[in-house]
Amino acid sequence: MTKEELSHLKEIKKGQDSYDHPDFYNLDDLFSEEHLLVRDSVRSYVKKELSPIIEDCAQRNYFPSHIVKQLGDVGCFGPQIPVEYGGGGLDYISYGLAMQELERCDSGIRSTASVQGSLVMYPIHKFGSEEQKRKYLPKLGSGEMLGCFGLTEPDHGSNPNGMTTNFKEDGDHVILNGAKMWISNAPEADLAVVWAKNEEGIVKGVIVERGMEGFTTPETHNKWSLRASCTGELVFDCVRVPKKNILPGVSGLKGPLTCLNSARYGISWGALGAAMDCYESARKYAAERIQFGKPISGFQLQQKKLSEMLTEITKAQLVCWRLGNLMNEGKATPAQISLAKRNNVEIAIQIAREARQMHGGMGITGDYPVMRHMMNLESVITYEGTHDIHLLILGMEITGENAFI
Ligand code: TGC
Ligand code: FAD
Repeated sequence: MTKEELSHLKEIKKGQDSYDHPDFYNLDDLFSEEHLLVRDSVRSYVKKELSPIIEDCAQRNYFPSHIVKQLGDVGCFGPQIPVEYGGGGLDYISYGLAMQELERCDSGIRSTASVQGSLVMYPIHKFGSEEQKRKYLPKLGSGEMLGCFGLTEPDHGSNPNGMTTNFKEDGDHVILNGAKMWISNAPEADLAVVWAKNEEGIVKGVIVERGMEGFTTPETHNKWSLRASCTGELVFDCVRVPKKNILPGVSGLKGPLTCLNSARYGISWGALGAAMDCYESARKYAAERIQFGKPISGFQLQQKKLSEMLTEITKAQLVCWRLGNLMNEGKATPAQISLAKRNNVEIAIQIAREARQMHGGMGITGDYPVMRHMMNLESVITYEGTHDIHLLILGMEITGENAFI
């Protein structure tokens, strides 16, 4: 899509997004002024720059790469990272609210931001050397650079510990071989945080930059989901990476899994955003759509759907709010995060399906966001740990028994 086409779309669809969020339990009263400011500024940005173009981008399977800089400007990259390293210096509730507003628009847009903030900036900040932090974080925070996170491999998804991507020492360099699959942002990324095993079989994080010889990022085609986000592979064919690009602060699988805690937390809020958008769309449609001589919102069956949606949204909002506070206090456990990610994505996908039905035939078109959200959420329920993997994490927490193997 050309820049001219995008700005034309923006012009004709300007001001058409009247979204406001449901707040049945007055949760806004629990947020600070700063939280509300962050939420409202991301919301205004979405209405102005993203809502007018998102449907067309998804229909055309087009990643609007010009928004990377904008997302940096509006503070969506690493809001929870300290300001001195290019982040926003905000707390985890602000981070969650930003993800909620982005995914209210589209899960793919939230993906771009949560990969950048939680899976690229976060590991560099937490496990990187001072030199790595100074070199990469400000440019990632501002959107001057885009990053991606390579954990999943063609043969190792839910079980990343089986990874075969590896590196061997060669003087002041390492030689990296292997491949990663299903990597968000990969085709457009300037750098990748890659998890690979050293010669002792220990997982380490390695920063691989675009342009390093033997490193390619082929795009993944034919997706029916996250069509406004780009996904690809990371292929390493004897890539010589300077040793100084290895993250010194962590060894073992807990490195990537620690990053996932932050990203999964953001998804809990994000999925809630998608659910709220579907609910709002269904509520408005039901009030306007006349059948049998009255608005369909007057029929009990439609009211049941709306009531159940609002109930689940309200419960999910409370989960997010409480988990956000636990994150701020450094007390949130991986199992608590799994519960939130699993529950909120599940309720969002159910709400998207019900909302799709409430729109009748119109629900399958791009005139309403519900089918796009529904299809996006099929990825969200799979990545960052599938629905069943999070159930097993909870199962192990409850029983002490490992049912993965
Ligand atoms: P296990 O033996 O349980 O653990 C290995 C080490 O890791 C520690 N650990 C954690 N540390 C921090 N946070 C967590 N959540 C942790 N979970 C485990 C653990 O304590 C241990 O440490 P240590 O010091 O004893 O070595 O590992 P396992 O091999 O049995 O696997 C456990 C399992 C299955 C739960 C884990 O591998 C898993 O979560 N699998 C799902 C994989 C996954 O989520 N992949 C996501 C890829 S990234 C992605 O999808 C991005 S999409 C982004 C977007 O577009 O938004
Ligand atoms: P598998 O692990 O093969 O699972 C297949 C099925 O088996 C699932 O239903 C699963 O729940 C089930 N299963 C697996 N093990 C067990 C078990 N022990 N017990 C019971 N059931 C089990 N990864 C990255 O590293 N970086 C990214 O940026 C990234 N972005 C992504 C973007 C998209 C659009 C998608 C779709 C995926 C992305 N992923 C990314 C990969 C994602 O994390 C994996 O798809 C996910 O972890 C599942 O792995 P898999 O697809 O190999 O499925």
